[in-house]
Amino acid sequence: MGVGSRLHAVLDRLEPPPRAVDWSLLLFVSAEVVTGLVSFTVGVPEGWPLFWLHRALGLAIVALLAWKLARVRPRLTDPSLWRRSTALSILTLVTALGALSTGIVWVFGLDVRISYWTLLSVHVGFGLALLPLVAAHATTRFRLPRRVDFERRRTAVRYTVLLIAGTAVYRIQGAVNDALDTPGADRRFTGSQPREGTGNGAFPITSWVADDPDPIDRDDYRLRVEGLVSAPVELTVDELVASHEAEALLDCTSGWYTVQEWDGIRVGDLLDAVGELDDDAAYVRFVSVTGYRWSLPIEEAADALLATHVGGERLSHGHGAPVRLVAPDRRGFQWVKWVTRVEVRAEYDLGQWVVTLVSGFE
Ligand SMILES: Nc1nc2c(c(=O)[nH]1)N[C@H]1C(S)=C(S)[C@@H](COP(=O)(O)O)O[C@H]1N2
Ligand SMILES: [Mo]
Repeated sequence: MGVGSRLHAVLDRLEPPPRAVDWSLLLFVSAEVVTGLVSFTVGVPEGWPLFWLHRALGLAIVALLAWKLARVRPRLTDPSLWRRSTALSILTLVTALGALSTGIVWVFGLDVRISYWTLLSVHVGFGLALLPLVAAHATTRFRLPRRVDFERRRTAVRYTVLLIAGTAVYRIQGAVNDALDTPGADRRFTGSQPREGTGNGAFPITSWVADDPDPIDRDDYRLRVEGLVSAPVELTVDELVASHEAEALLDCTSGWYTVQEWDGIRVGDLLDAVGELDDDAAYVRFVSVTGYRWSLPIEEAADALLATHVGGERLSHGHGAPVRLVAPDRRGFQWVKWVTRVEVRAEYDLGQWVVTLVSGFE
């Protein structure tokens, strides 16, 4: 037997019953959306298993989709079998292929830009659109899963093999990247690609969604430090004297990272200058002139930086002048730009998740 036919035989043995394939696709796509979104909040290397799971599940979906397509092909190619729901099926298929292909091309390091969207952002868009489509598609030929479709041992074996195969393929892909030295070879564990160089010009200006404020007038600017402190202060630009320097890595969820030298004020030093902290003080919230905001637990915040300079240059407007948050080990969207307020608070700020998505919209 040749390699091809042997592979075919293995795949046939692994193929779950039709109903199991369909329900697994819904389940795996849901898991992809969850792992993908949660991965946006992970910036420390210990979080790597989440990224691997996302990749292994994605490759398992390739296999599930291949089985499914082989089974339903006549329904798509034979016009006499077309029904109203066929359009939805095709839209779902195209979206799934979009999500898979952008994910696969991305790991090879290709970045086809669509205006300022990276291919990774396009991947996220396809992924988010796919879940409701798969769910709607599932209702068009709704069949409850049956016990026999998920016979326990066989199912467990099949999915274990699928995920291991997915992980192996991802491993091999890494070796191919290294051998061919594709741009994907320098990816971080988050999938982000490097942007080299120092200073303002070395990395993109990025807004999470719609933030795009006018440049801040340096004479009018004030930084308020307030909240659960005994002596709130208001600082002018001239009072923001950079006294601390730190190398930190900015990793944007749109798929790039950069290592820069940042100069500014250690947040811990800033808090030392506002008197006593209340006993309830637990978080420090950084608020942008646009309303965009993020909070850090107070111990972590103490080591964060309010940066005025990057790579020895004064921050440009696009990068958050006059002051932006530098939060090591956090993803880029948490590095608030154009900070005008630092608030010491008692409570976790749940609203920040919404505000970062909607700030900048009128
Ligand atoms: N006020 C504000 N701060 C923000 C953003 C934003 O949209 N508004 N975008 C964040 C995102 S998604 C990233 S990746 C970094 C990008 O920083 P840069 O534009 O200096 O590269 O800023 C973060 N800070
Ligand atoms: Mo970002």
